[in-house]
Parts: sequence; C-alpha cells; structure tokens
Amino acid sequence: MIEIRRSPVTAYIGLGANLGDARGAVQTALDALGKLPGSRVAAASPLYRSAPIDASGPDYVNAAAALETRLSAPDLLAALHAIEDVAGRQRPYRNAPRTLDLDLLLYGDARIQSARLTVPHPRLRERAFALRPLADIAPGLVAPQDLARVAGQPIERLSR
Ligand code: PH2
Ligand code: MG
Ligand code: MG
Repeated sequence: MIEIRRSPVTAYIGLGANLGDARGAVQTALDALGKLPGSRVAAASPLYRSAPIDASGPDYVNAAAALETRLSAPDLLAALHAIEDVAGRQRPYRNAPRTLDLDLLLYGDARIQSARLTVPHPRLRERAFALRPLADIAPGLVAPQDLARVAGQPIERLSR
C-alpha cells in the first residue's frame, strides 16, 4: 500500500539515458515525476550531455529534478522503477546502456541504508553528471570543491 506522509519532503532525482531517444526519455520522465501521487516537480535542471563514466555505450543525457513529495522513500523508489519500466528499461548487466535511469540522490536530509536503497546516493559526489545538474537546482547542496573534484569529467550543457 502506498503511504502518503503528512508533510512533504524535497527529494532530488538524477535522470539519465543513453539508448534510443535519450532526450525525449528524460523529458517524458520529468513529466511523469510530476504526476506521481502527492508530488510536484519544484525544479528541473537543464539537460546535459556527458561521456559514460564506468560504463559503455553512447553519450548520456543527464538532468536532475527536485521533487516535493509526500511519498515515503521506498514508495518513491518503487515509483521511479515503474517509470523506468514504462520507458523500456532493461538490466542485462551492471551499468549497461539504458533507455532511462532514475536515481534517488537525496531524500530531504534522510540517511537510509537498506538492502534496496542507500541515500544519499553513494556515488553522488564522484560524478559530474549528477553534481552539475544538482548544483543548478540546489546550489546550497553542492560545494565548489565537490565540483572541482569532478572537473576532469567531460560534460556539456544542452539547450532546452
Ligand atoms: N550512469 C551510470 C554509469 N555511468 N555516466 C554518465 N555520463 N551518465 C550516467 O547517468 C551514468 C554514467 C550508472 O547509473
Ligand atoms: Mg544511475
Ligand atoms: Mg539507477
């Protein structure tokens, strides 16, 4: 059963895609996030193009969204997976090219360690494709030294 919390939390979602119409998939996913129960997209970053990190295949389209949501973290995670499934996401092996990837980067100030979910996302601070769009919509959450650390990872802002 989906539990609706009384007070909303701001969750930050990392979006990525590098198979098929990646831009279209990220855009469609932003719309889908806003239609989740008890949720609204409070901010969406521009889209970025980035080379795959620890992965193969075409360049990625990446973005980040701030979702004000009353969904619990586990329900939100399940909802993200459902949106990925609708986009035709397959999981043949770890970090395989994908039609859509939705990662729960932050859930308010919660720290979560469960079998299915680790929040904050364990690799958030290592990845320009997550930090750059997050910095656009939540500058207070990304320190300049975080961005400096990932400055060697090529990433290009796409117009929207
Ligand atoms: N996602 C990964 C692994 N590598 N590289 C880029 N550029 N963008 C991603 O979204 C990405 C990645 C695992 O989810
Ligand atoms: Mg990911
Ligand atoms: Mg993922």
